[in-house]
Amino acid sequence: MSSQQHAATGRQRLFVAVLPPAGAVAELRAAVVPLRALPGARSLRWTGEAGWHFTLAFLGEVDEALLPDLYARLERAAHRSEPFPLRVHGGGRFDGRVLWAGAAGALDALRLLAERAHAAARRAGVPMEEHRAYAPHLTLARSRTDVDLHPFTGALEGFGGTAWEVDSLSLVRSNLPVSGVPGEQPRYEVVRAWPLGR
Ligand code: 2AM
Repeated sequence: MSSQQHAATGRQRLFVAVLPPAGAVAELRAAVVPLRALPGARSLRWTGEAGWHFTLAFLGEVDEALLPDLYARLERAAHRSEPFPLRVHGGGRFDGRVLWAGAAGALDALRLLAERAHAAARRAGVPMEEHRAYAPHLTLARSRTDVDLHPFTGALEGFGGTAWEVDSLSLVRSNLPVSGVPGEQPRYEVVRAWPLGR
C-alpha cells in the first residue's frame, strides 16, 4: 500500500517483530540456498530475506488514531523486557502451506515479549485475536496448495545459527502489493523500534 493510500484509508497494516541481524540473515541465507534447489522448491513462494522476521504479534489494519497510544505502550513493553540471546535453529511447517525456520535460546523471554506486545496492542484499542500459544517461527516459504514440506524441514534440521542479543522490538508496516503481479511480496517497513530494557 502506498503512503497515499494510507492517507486515504487512515489505516496501516502492522505487526510487531524481532528482526535478526545481518549476520544471522547471512547464515540462514546460506542454509536456504540448497533448499531452493530441492524438487518442488519452485512451486513455493519464497520470502525475501530483507523481510525476514520473527513475528511477535500481528495487529492487522490499525486505525491511525490509535498510533500514539500504541507507540507509548509498545515502548513500555520493550522497556520491561531485558535483552536476551536468540538464534535461528532448525525448522518446521504449518501443514503443507508454510515452511519456517525456528528459534532457540531464551524462548521464554521471547514468548514473554510476544505476550507483552500483544497486550500493548489490545490495550491501545487494536482488536486483537485471542493470544494463542506462541510458536516462534521465521517464514521462509508459502504454498497456495498443500505440498509435502518434509524434504525442506528435514534439510533444515541440522541448521543452527550463531546467537545474537535481541535488544530491540520493532513495529513493522506491511505494504501489500498493488501491482497485481502474481506472487509479488508485501514490502515491510520498520515504523518504529524501541530498545529492550532500561
Ligand atoms: P506468517 O509468517 O506465519 O505468515 C506479516 O504478515 C507477518 O504477520 C507474517 O510473519 C505473518 O505470519 C504474521 N501474521 C500472523 N497472523 C497473520 C494474519 N492473520 N494475517 C497475516 N499475517 C499474519
